[in-house]
Amino acid sequence: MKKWPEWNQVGYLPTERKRFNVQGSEERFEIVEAKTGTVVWRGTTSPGLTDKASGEQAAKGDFSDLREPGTYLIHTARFEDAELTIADDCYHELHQALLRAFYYLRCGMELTEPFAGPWTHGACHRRQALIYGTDEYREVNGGWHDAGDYGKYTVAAAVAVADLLLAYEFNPAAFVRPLPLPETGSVQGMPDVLHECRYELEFLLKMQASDGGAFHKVTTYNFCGLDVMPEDDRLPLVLSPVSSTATGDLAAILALAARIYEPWDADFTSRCLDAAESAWSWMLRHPEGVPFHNPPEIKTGEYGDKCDRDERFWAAAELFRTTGKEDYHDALKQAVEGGGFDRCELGWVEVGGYGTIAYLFTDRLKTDAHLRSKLREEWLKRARRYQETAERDGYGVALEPDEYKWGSNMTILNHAQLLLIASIEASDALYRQTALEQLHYLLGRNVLGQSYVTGFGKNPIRHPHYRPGVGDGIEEAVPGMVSGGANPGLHDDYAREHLTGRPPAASFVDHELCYSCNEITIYWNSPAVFVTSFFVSFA
Ligand code: G3I
Ligand code: 9MR
Ligand code: ZN
Repeated sequence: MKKWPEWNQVGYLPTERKRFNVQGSEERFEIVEAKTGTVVWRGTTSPGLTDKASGEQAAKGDFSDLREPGTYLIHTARFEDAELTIADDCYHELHQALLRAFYYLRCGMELTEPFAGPWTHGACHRRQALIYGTDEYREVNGGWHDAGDYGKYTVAAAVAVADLLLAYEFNPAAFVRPLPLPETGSVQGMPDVLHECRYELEFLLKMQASDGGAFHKVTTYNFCGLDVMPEDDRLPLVLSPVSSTATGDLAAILALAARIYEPWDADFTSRCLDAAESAWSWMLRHPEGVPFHNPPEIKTGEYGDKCDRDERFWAAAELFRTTGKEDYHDALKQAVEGGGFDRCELGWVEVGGYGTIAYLFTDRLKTDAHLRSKLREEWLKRARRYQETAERDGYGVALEPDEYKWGSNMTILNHAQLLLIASIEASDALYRQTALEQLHYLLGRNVLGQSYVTGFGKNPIRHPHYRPGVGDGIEEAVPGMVSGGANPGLHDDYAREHLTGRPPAASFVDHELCYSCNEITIYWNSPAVFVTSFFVSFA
């Protein structure tokens, strides 16, 4: 049985860079028309170079100058013929599926066949939650399940919504086609991405305590069984204590949402902004911060984060961008002067990058030119670093070998997000090309020849750690869900048993028990939507 090349199994855009890999030594290759066998391209890969992250000899093939849309085969002597698509719309279906995944993660409502296809389930988690340490209960229905579990975590939710709303703001043409959703068409001209985010934002508004602080999460005390459908998870719900990272993230995302929904819904906009400013006031009243640790009785996900400087920076930046109030501008400047956080990182732990994006795209006339220039230079310096990393990597990945960890696909996509913003700031198409290479990695150009998105590619993940997918008895996975990806941390029993000794980028297995490699989450899908939105248009 011949091995396969490693290529983007979904497709390549006609005018963008097109590279694939084979393992081992230099290899002559042809691109042939799938129907006729006509050779349309001949080339030779680079010599096989040792690639530290994958442990392989990586040889790169480049057919970027083949621009004619069509269906082809990558033909070589040593490897199987790989089916190749070149088309302007090759990421359209993927983009829609990545966004539709959020509907499948909805909590508190029945998912019905017209929108969910066969992957339906009953309404779930509609009982009130006990506020930890009190005898009070609160209704927190709605929102998205976080991941393969049914918890709802404020920090994770804020980042996921930020990616989606920013994707819409940068690329509205990528969101004009209905998914559809139950809400499609309910507001003249409102795209489904805003309906979907509204579902999460209404939940997030419920996560704010009367003093403005944000509860860190609402979950059961323990994870339910892996085969339990959402509507069958009847364990008691508990709201974990308020934290300053959750509160800072809540302030930021509600201020961002107020800006986005302003043209659509004045009442919702003011609800979001009032709550954002109330959350900010709570942050001012708690300058020392309130870190989160799971109370002893609660064993679900923690999203622990000792530093809330980045959350304060993000919140001040979004509040300033939305309101123009100088108090927020002063707070943002103080955060930068105080330092102690990374202003270019994205993802759930470090949110400083979202603050920088907010400031870079605030009305220039309102910003401090020196501060803006400082943040812009930091951002472009990081883009150059990721660009150099990708050029060194055997597969074009903008991740160092020692940066593979739990959710490495998120980190790779976060780096692609930074590169795409840099391509705008610096008007440099090279960053856009390198960002696209990260999508090639995600969709199959990697040492495992794995497409990390359910339902897409010749070799997609089929068994994510995702409770409804285990419990529903349906063989086929919900399409459009992004796996966490390679993680050498051996954080679960299955990984320890099957992945010990593997190089970082090969530390992955498509198995439902391997939650530290193969879970799915809202904030692994959201950066994927952000990135694909730069490469699709339905206008
Ligand atoms: O911050 C340190 C960093 O300093 C260090 O260099 C690095 C070395 O690997 O570790 C970093 O901490 C990691 C942390 O994520 C931040 O990246 C921890 O090792 C790692 O265990 C931790 O994993 C998190 C995991 O929960 C366990 O807490 C994942 O990021 C996070 O995505 C995952 O989230 C879970 C939820 O708890 C529950 N729902 C599913 C979701 C996805 O699996
Ligand atoms: O299903 C849980 C997943 O969402 C979390 O990311 C992971 C780490 O917190 O824990 C999973 O739950 C497992 C638990 O940690 C250990 N017993 C088996 C559970 C199901 O795999
Ligand atoms: Zn639910």
